[in-house]
Amino acid sequence: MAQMRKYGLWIGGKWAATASEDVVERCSPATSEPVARFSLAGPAEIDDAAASAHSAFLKGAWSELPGSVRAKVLNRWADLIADNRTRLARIEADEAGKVISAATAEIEWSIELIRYAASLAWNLPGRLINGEGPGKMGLVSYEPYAVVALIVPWNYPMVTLFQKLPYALAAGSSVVVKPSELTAGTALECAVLAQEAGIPNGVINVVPAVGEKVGAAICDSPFIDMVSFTGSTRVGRLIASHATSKLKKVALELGGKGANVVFADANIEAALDGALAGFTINQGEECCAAGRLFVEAPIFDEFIQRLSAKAGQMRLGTAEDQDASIGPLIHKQHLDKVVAYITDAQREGARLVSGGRRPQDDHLAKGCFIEPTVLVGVTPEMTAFREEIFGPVVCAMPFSTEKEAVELVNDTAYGLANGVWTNDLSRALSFSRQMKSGTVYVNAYLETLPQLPFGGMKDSGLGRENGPEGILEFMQTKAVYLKLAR
Ligand code: TXE
Repeated sequence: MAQMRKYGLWIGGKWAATASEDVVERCSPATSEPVARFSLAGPAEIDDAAASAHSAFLKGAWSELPGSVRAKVLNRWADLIADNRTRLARIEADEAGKVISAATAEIEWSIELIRYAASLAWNLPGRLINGEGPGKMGLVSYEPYAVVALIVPWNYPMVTLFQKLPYALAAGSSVVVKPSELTAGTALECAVLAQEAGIPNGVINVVPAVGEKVGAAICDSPFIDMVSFTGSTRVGRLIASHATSKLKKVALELGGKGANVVFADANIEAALDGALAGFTINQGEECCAAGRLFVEAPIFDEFIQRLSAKAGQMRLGTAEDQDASIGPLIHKQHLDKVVAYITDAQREGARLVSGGRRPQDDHLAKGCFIEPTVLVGVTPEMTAFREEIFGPVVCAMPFSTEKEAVELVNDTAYGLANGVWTNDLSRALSFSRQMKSGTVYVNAYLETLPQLPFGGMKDSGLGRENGPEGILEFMQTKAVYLKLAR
């Protein structure tokens, strides 16, 4: 049985209580056992956290350090997170319902992101412009937003946070982090490690809360200059309209409805693995998930048969099961929603090829597990084709021409990530240009590099994380015009 952990709020470098004494007890979605108890912030504690961040920024003990010094402290923090990787992975696995290999991969990637962001702190950009004649000059420099609110969800509690936090810190900002009330453990633990690494008190404040209760307080706070949000498109729109009405900068990383396109000339073994990962990684609770699969008609039947066989061999399991590759969904309500997508699709005419059931084994029956599910006979009008399912479900369709494949891929309101599988380089590049998404994978899916910017087109969001863009997102541009005395 997992050990129950109890957390307060982390404000100004110490634990704080909530005035309302509001708490949530988080039960593991794999076993239903309690794993954590979180104190929850209300609007008053959001104000305290924002004031703490603002005062830390003004003191300058972080914001005015040379970027190279911030980089060293960030690297020390990455070392401490690495030293604690086993403990953090277990917390992540317990709270978010991940298999241990997935939770560990999340911690490792977060460490990489901190180190990469630290390298950007050494290299803050700027430019010099020679005006007409010798007496005129222009300088362009970048300054951090003073206080940034980071609102993050439950599907990747670490990675969604670390695609933002180290970049904001590298820029020199102070932050108010609002993790999901279901999965706040790792954000709080990492804030404590940040203090140990030497990040001054008040620069990182972590306030677990129910989003609906504190969203307005975040968007209204006079101390918060920017809101960076990862979550559903519905809530992203709410935050965007509220925060921009207060003239705050907004960055949004929202949902998706990705697709994999497989041509007959592709390396089929690799395409099968990529297609499988595309809809089962993190049990499909993945904003870049490829929940749609378009396969060239002559190879469709065999591809689907082999994909279904592979999906059927995946091992469902809890964090205790080192060999499991697919964990439970986040909670019962979400499981019911995913099951409804599968049954509704069949009612609308789709055919279930494999999966779709809840495992009945004793040790899994209490958890929110669902088998990886392959549906065929799907049409673009069906809800399962159009909406983000956020579970291990793929809707597969054959296609005959490149034009038809591109139209199918782009027939969605979302634009986060898509993949193409082919050994024809010209076709791969042409597809990359035509697919309307912020990320395109070629002969791969869900693999990336910290240097590559990440974010969405269309309803998938605004702004970019990671890459050099990742730090500039948290900075404002300043122009200085100089007339030289002569
Ligand atoms: O997300 P929410 P939910 C999608 C996915 C999923 C669906 C619903 O399809 O099934 O969204 O998930 C905070 N003001 N994604 O309901 O509500 C909330 O506390 C301020 C895709 O859990 O958007 C949490 O911290 N904050 C996505 C965060 O927003 C508010 C990841 C996300 O929760 C708020 C998650 C408000 N009014 C879900 N309401 C992705 N891009 O990967 C909620 N929150």
